[in-house]
Amino acid sequence: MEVSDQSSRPEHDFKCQGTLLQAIHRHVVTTLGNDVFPPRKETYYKGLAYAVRDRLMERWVMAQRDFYDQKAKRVYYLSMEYLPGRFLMNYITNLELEQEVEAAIKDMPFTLQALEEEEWDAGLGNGGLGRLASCFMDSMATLKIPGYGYGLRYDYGIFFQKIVNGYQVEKSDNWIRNGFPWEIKRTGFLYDVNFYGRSQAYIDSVGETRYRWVDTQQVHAMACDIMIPGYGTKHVNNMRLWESVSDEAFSLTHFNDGDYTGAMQAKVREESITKVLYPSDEKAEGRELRLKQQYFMVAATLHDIFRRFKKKHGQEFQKLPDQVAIQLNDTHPSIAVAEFMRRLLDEEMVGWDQAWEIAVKTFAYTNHTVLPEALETWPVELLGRLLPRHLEIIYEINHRFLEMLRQDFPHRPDLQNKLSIIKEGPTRLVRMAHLAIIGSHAVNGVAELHSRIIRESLFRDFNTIYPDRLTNVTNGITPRRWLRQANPELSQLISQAIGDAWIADLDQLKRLIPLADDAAFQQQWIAVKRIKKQQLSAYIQRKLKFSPNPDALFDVQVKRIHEYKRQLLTIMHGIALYRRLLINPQLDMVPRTIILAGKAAPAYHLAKNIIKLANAVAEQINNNPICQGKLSMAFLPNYCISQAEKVIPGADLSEQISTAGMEASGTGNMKFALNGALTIGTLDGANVEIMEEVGAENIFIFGLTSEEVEQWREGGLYNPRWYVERDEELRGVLQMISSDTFCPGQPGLFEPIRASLLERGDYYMVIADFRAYLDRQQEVAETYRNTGEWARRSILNTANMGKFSSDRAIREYARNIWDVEPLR
Ligand code: 26W
Repeated sequence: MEVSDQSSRPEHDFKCQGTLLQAIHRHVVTTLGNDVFPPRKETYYKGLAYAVRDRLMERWVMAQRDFYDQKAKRVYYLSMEYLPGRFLMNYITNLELEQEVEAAIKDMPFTLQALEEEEWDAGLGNGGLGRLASCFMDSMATLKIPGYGYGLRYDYGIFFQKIVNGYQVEKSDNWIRNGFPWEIKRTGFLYDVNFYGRSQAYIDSVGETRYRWVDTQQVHAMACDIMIPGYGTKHVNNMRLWESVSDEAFSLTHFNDGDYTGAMQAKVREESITKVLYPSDEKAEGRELRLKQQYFMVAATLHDIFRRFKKKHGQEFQKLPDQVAIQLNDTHPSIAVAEFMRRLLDEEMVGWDQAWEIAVKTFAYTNHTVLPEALETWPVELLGRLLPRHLEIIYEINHRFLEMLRQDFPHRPDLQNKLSIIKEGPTRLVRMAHLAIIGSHAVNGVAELHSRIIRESLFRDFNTIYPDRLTNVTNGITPRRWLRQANPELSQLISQAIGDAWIADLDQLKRLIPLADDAAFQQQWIAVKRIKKQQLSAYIQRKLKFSPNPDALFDVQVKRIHEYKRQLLTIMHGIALYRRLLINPQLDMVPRTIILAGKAAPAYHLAKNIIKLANAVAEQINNNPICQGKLSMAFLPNYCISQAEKVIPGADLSEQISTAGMEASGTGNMKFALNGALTIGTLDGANVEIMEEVGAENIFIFGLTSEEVEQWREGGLYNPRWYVERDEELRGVLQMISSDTFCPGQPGLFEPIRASLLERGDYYMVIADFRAYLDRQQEVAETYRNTGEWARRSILNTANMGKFSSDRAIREYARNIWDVEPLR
């Protein structure tokens, strides 16, 4: 949506007419070409979607006018991933249309909930980083910050996970198969994006050497817009996802030569750029197509940013940092630093020094991981072939940077190799994090502990040379989706008690603290949790054909499957409980249901082996009569946003048990605690800050600290066998994994897991934390027996989650990094 000059803007009345029901009927007939009778769920979902969208569209047009009129500084959030989940209830919630919708469909043979289930999740991301981007979109709109989300419109999102015979099987996620009513495609609005070719030097009219990028191949980027409404405001932001398309002009030469197939192949090649999301998280993908995706997103986005800037400010590029902030969501879009320079240098004819100053003031970079395998590098050869002019610019940035180091840090010649953007070796590599740090005025980690690790270890030398650049912004989550929408029952109870201001001001939840000791309120609190557990149990029944007893302790770990997240510990605890029952079938234990879900990267074999183990253990436990009423276990297939909305409100216990120092922040931890789950966790990521907020007595902390992990690894002090020799139960559990207990007839199936723990040094220190974890779990169970005490702690957890609102996080970015203010 672009607005033309205000002075020539005529008055229009584009208000939606009639009732919502009339609008639904109109769309069913005129947009969808269906009859309103007999009412069909799918058509009514879409009719409702279009009717809701119409109402939002009005506000959106007004918001865009506001932006234009106010000349406000804009924030551009660049992310290769978003995980918005479903939109219908988000729009209805934020437009406060619930009652109107209920009234409109009251005579229909289906509920609003049933219509909601018709929508397919937009799974355009892998995990935490993508969901964080979507929570930030919600908060920027709610805070009336003129923010734009930019990304890619993948035809296929994160794969659909099936569990077949206990194994993960990936199916393609054709999420737009039935259409996607929330986007507006700008079909007439295409940008060219260039690849390959070469850089050509020439002398310009004033005798300066300049460069142009020639002999390129072009593809086209089409804008697909999605509206992002704020809560409690009429403000609506925009998210723009680029799709690669071809047009006739592109294929014309082939057609002219009569080469029809060649032309079609070219079209297919071109369209494949945004075909599919890369499904690996925390592991850099070295493939050319991935770099193409990154540059495609960046080039189209910067084109848009520059066009919008120039429309208002012409060639006054020195004003750019006062008008534009660009946030890089990890290094994935960090080629933007070079593209931004190329635009200023080669297209706008700005000199190097001025261009560089503008770039650094404009960019900021968020780091989301310390795992070495996740830090992106690109072979110089590949980058130079795909983006020759950008490689030249990166060389020049690096040259000037190394020169600065020589001048300013003459006693530190070691910094040259350590900090160079180019990593020397048999294959020379471009280190994208170095480019992002050097090209940004602010670099942030996503929790206090993570930011400290960045400053003191991962980017330690950068912290020496740029002492004020590395900072922290602790992550947050949007209370609109993760409490109000996912848990209307608890929302209502909270609002009855303290009013509903918490929805836009989460610190208000503190007013629940005095109620934590109120027996009557505890009873109501417990009753709501029971409803959510019943609903979750019914969901598990639909998916897995067994329904856990809602009176059991629901012990939940849901997230991507990764060794460092240590799903293995949860499974080993399940095995230990099972083994205790095998030894003593009369054992009096607190009934427990262990719930796991998560996707493994398709090429991550050990993670897939862990999924198989979880399913195998679950099958044995659930089919053994001695476990009846005491222990059950579920692995839910296809974890995604809409599933998280069902699982998290039904949890009693939240498992956040990564090896200390390895989980940058975690955001699931916040969602669970907000919904009244107690946490069992390590001192890692944002768990540390959750503990500070809720009090150490209201969280179950265990295990090694990040300092201990580091010392033990560096000193080579850790030997898992030492623990195995001293712990009979641990030996028993390991023995059950290595034998064919869980894989009858297939001995050795879980050998990779055993070997990783005992032969390959147990890098993630599962064995080291096993006993402390089991002891803490015992304490969890004992606490759970005391219903009142559990309820008290649960209320205190929710009450102290104010800090973890993404509104707070966005305010910090706005103030400390972007220097923007909300619109008037
Ligand atoms: C290049 C391959 C790749 C893809 C994605 C590498 C790394 C990623 C992401 C950075 C992985 C990710 O989602 N990280 C998570 O980010 C969350 C939001 O900040 C944090 O809460 C999680 O701790 C972190 O694992």
